[in-house]
Amino acid sequence: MTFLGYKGYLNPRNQKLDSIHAGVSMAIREHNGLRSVKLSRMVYPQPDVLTPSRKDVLIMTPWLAPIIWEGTFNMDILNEQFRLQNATIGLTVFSVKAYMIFLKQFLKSAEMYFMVGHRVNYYVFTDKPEYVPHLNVRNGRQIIILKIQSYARWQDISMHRMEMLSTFSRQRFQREVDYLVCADVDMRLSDHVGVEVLSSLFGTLHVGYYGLNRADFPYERRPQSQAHIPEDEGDFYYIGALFGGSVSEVARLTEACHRAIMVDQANHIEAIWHDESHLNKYFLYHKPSKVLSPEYLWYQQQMNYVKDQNSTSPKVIKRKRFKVLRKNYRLRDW
Ligand code: UD2
Repeated sequence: MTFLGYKGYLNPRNQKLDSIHAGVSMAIREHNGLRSVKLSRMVYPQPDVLTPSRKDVLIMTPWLAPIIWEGTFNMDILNEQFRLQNATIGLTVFSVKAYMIFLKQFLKSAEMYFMVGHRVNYYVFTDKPEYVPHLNVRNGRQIIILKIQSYARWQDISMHRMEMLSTFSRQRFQREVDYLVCADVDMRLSDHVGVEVLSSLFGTLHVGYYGLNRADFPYERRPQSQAHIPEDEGDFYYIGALFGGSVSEVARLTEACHRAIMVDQANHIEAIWHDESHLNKYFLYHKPSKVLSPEYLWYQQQMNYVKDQNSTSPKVIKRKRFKVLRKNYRLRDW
């Protein structure tokens, strides 16, 4: 397998082929002007076609997108694949008004658990750049502060994230990173979140609704809204707090959601769960290529919606990666 062919296939930006050098795992040799690559040996348990990795949960959607649960992937193989791509990952987070209090813990936990061993740009959108904490980050990682305006209503702050993400994706992220992970700030990582989540477009199952029927999802039900989903449609209920993909797909998603929010505004209607409602509508018609299980965004308080609520943490949840923090809702109106 040639290096250039492999790289060209995997890299979402599909560029800079000549500037990529060998990582720790491979050696490039020039011979008569031709490049050959020696990939390092990897030894790992053989996948067994007759033995499913998990029997207790759905691990593939009907449109053949993997659902990412602990036990379904080998981290070493994935790390190697993404190192070959030389991928840079952007983690976007909004810290506007009083939500600045969550930022330090969010970033510190991300330094411990997010995409360890890969290049990361943290993009912090805030109205108060001077309050962004000074943190030392590991080699190959940087914090980039982007000043944005604030809005009086927390709903508008939440929804305008779609506009900002779409604008910055086209203006900046496209040049700087391969993938974007877009997260709420009022959470912290308590376990690894790595390249296993990355694909052209991914969403996360909402912990509060993953066991329910589609008719019970809190989709927007009013036909007047652009986010409307009728009761006989819908795959999953996705959480607004964690989604992502390649920069171009995130640009497309956020632009579509922002446009839909603007149409609703002109029609004097606001979707029931704001940006999250529009995200769910988008994913219904643009199926994600990976779906993260609720282990990626855990929220104890919302467990009472789930069918298997007998235990505080159902058996299917083996890891809790992002945890939503309890918050004082008065923060929003600060
Ligand atoms: C839910 C979703 C959230 C979004 C929202 C829309 C969860 C865990 N999250 O969150 O992703 O879809 O519903 O209704 O279910 N923000 C600020 N300053 C503010 C207000 C918001 O920076 O004053 C940012 C911040 O990054 C925050 C995010 O917007 O994490 C979402 O706002 P939220 O966390 O208050 O919304 P919540 O918990 O209802």
